[in-house]
Order: sequence, then C-alpha cells, then structure tokens
Amino acid sequence: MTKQEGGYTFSEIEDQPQAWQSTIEVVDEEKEFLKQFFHNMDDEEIIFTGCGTSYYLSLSAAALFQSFTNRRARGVPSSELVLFPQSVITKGKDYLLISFSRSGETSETILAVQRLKEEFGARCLAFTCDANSPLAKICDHTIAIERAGEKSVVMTKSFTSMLLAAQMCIAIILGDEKYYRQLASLPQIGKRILSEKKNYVKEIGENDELTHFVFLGTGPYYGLACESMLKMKEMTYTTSEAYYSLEFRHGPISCVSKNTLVVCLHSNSGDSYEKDILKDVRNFGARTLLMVEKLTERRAGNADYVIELSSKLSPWVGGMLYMPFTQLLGYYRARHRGIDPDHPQHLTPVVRLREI
Ligand code: F1P
Repeated sequence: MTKQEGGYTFSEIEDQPQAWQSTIEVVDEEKEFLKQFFHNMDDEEIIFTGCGTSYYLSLSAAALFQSFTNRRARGVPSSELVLFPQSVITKGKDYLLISFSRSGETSETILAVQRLKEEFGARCLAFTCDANSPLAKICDHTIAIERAGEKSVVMTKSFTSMLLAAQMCIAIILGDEKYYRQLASLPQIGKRILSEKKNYVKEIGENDELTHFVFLGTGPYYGLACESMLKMKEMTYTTSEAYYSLEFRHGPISCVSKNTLVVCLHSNSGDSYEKDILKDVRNFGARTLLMVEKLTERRAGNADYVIELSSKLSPWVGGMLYMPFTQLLGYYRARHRGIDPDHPQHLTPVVRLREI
C-alpha cells in the first residue's frame, strides 16, 4: 500500500468483495423466511427509502425491483415521507416500506418508518449494518450486514453490500436461481476486476486539470451515478453532478468545459445514445470515462478513458461493479489534493436531527 493509500476509506473500498461474500451468506441464511415475507406482498406497493447515499441506493433498488418483478416500486428520500407523505402515499393502498441505513440511527429514516407504520399500516423491512440499531428495533424484519459496517464517514462497501442484498431479495421473489447464482459470483468477479484495474483511476483522480465531474446513468444506473457524484463531493469538495444520461443535453451540458470529466455508467438500453453524448461533450472540450460491461470499437471511439468489466453477467446484474472505481476516483483525487477522505469537512457518520 503506497502512502497515498492509507486510512479506513481505502481499505473499506478494497474490502468490498469480502463484504459482498458476507452479504451473500447473511441473505442465504434468511432465504426461506424472505420467500414467505415477500410472498405476503400481495398487492402492496413498494417504497424504498433512505438518506444521502442510502437514498441513492433506494433509487437504484426501486428501478431494479420494478423492472425485474413488475411490481410498482419507487425510491424516495426518508425526509419526504416525514414532511410530505401525501406526494408518495395513496390512501387505501397497502405498502411495504424498505429502508436502507448503514447506521440504523438516521433520524429521518426512523421517523419515516414510524410514520408509515403508525399512520398508513405499512409493513417495514430494513437493510442495515447494525442489527441492534433503533431502526432494526422498529421494523417488522431486518437484514443486517455487520461486515459491511464502516469506520469511515463516507459509505462505500455498505452501499454496494446493501444493494447486493436487495438484488438477492429480487432473485428470491422471482425464484430465479440463475439470477441468484450470478449475484453470488460477484465477490470473485469484483476481486479480479479490483486487483486488475484499481490503479487505473488514480491517474484520472490526480489530473489537476479536471475540476468538474459529471456522472451519467439510466434506469438503475442513475442511482449509481448519483452515489458516484456524492462520493466526489464528500471526499473532495469538488463540483460534481449526476443526471439521467439523456437528460444531460437538456441544459446542464452548457457547463461542459476542458476542465470537465464526464463519466458514463454505460447500459445496453442507453448504448448508442450514450455514445453520442460522449461525442458531443468531447467536442465541447470535456474528457470522458466510459464504464462498460463489454467494450466495442464503436463505444470506444468517444472515450478518453475506459473501464471494461467483462463480467459476462446479464444486463443490470453487475452494475455495482462500477462503484469501487467511482469511489476510488474520489479517493485518489482527495489524497492528491491533501484531503483526508476519512474525515471529510462538515460531515458526520450519522445525521441526527435536533429535537424540534
Ligand atoms: C446515511 C448518511 C450518508 C452520508 C454520510 C452520513 O446514513 O447520511 O448518506 O453520506 O455517510 O450517513 P445511514 O442512514 O445510511 O446510516
């Protein structure tokens, strides 16, 4: 480990394959219970919720859940369920509220669960890294992945581990053993890819010309783009943005300059459209990082940098493999700028609201 690679954050990013293996073991043990728990879903609508990183996790999980199970699902910030639930809840509907919280102590998430349970009779499932947290105590069931807990303020392995657990629940609901097995293969694929490519983004992170970062993704990858944006903000205090891929042209593209890096979390459904966006932003002076499952000549044409996963997994299954690299991009930029990513300014490991 070079001097650049000290601290909790780096080791927690590197530890993700092991945390994913632990996640698989935890969910495996609960498989039969979860089959029954989700079987009772009947006509419940699913709301995923969390704060910050855990909200972006909710966005990705909701898109995966609805697209795979054909059940209505949406991701909303916990605070909206507390302050303005009428924009989310339809009276007379039954709800399953699925919350994500590394700490299980975030005030808005606890308040959201309490409100939906008490006022709307929702069933509540929590994914957390602390089995004994206040959130775990008030939910009907909790999937706790202690190994994904972190000492660092910024969430890295907790994010991908809870996303993996949520995807395993989708495979359980579908009874899709192939999907389940593909998810179970992520630890060794992640280990291989990380060891092969973990230094690749170091050069980009240390490029002083880059002062503006844009992350693009569609479908479940939009939540990943948002989380990648947040990592860049939290660890380096740099202007960073996230958009649905094609949304970027509708205004925000005006901010592109030679100091911009546009990172595209490529998806099959976005393919040629995303390729064209990278071509446009390069014409405006930006540099581009294409993160892709399978590189082709056509896709490579507009990318200054490329991370190819070659996971051979079905579409949308391996998206979380992009995350260690966008986490490392922020990490290396922080260290290059003399910032300690373990102790980012203005942030705390848990956000608790003052008693009002
Ligand atoms: C989530 C959170 C993160 C934020 C920071 C503090 O808390 O707010 O989104 O990036 O790490 O914690 P949790 O509810 O997942 O514990």
